[in-house]
Amino acid sequence: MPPPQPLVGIIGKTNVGKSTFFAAATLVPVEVSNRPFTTIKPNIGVGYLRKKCVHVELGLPKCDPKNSLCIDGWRFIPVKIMDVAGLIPGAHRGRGLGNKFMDDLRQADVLIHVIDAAGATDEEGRPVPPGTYDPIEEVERIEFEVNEWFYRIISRDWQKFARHVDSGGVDVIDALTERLSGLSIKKHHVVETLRRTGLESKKLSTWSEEELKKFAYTLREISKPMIIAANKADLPQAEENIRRLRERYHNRIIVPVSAEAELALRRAAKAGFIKYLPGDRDFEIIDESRLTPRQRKGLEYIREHVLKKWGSTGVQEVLNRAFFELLDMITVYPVEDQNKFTDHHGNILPDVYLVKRGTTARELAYMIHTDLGKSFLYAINAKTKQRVGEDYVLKDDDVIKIVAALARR
Ligand SMILES: Nc1nc2c(ncn2[C@@H]2O[C@H](COP(=O)(O)OP(=O)(O)O)[C@@H](O)[C@H]2O)c(=O)[nH]1
Ligand SMILES: [Mg+2]
Repeated sequence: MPPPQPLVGIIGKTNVGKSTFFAAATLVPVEVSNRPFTTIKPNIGVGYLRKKCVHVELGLPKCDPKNSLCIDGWRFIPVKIMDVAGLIPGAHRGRGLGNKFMDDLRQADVLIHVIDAAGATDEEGRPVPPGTYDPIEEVERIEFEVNEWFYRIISRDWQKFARHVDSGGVDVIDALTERLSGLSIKKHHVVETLRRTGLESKKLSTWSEEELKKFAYTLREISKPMIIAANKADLPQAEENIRRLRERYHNRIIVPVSAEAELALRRAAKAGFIKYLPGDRDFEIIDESRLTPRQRKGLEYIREHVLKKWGSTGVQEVLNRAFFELLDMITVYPVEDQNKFTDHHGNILPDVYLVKRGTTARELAYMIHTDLGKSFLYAINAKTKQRVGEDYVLKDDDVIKIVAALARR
């Protein structure tokens, strides 16, 4: 079974630009035939990671993407994105849309925390003059809400659960994983959390309140890591705030973003006014005469105050770094013909898989098809034509042919 499409949750307080970010990230600015995935639900859509397509590296004139898109030599890899209800202080106790928020979040694999870097909204999300509110507080408040929510879920009936596990006959890691599976938590998350908190060998029923909280907070960090999208970076007040945020959270990924600029650019590109791909450092006006003076001015503003200043609008960078840095994922291209780089229909590099770094050739085989995994013989690295074994650890942008006894025809 191909790996399930990962889900990104967009979180943050009200009026910071979550829905604008969502609209921008899920708008495909070019006409493409057979788009693999479109809108799923009103608040769930498909966004794309952007990466150089391997067909370019291989010197091929083109490819035939099936599970993704390839535009001008760039592969766009789909991921699901969810616009989560706005968070307010006390949400973990059900305040505001708290419960809806928390329900939405369960399935997320990674979170984008959109903050108002211009400080133009107060803690309840009410508009205030830019520069009024300190976004540093926002980071802490929202993370606290999410962490506390985790803690509440985990601590529910904890003693009863702990005594049951401690009484023997059950594997601690399996029991914890099963208990938390509703939060889309996997075994490796639990293992890593126990290791990092030093609670591996401590009987569950002897964990103190503090230890349980630490476990919950750490598990949240590991299973739903957060990247910070410092939005409204087009406003002048954002600059100083972003500098301060980076100083304060030097070990966190903080990306300056203008969701509004990205949305405007994608719309202009879709309408054929400009040439622009998500993540580009600049755009090109296709036909000056089709633009109204107002549109021209808007585009110039974006060029000066966003693109030249920050290097891009940040929307694509947030998505890319969430997966390639925070989740440490890589891309691999399974093929059936290692010489032509095709599937059995002759499509060149049809699929790209997003997998965790450390994934082996055999694990990839299982993702493609259970039969391929079960009867795996060896794999061929199509770039080098070398044979590799089941334990071969995949490298970024590997092109791999799996050879198995029960190969599909
Ligand atoms: N200056 C600026 N305003 C933005 C940006 N993104 C969103 N906004 C504005 O912020 C307000 C709230 O946006 P919205 O997406 O509805 O926020 P949400 O409540 O977090 O979903 C709207 O007036 C947007 O136009 C941005 O990048 N820059
Ligand atoms: Mg919204």
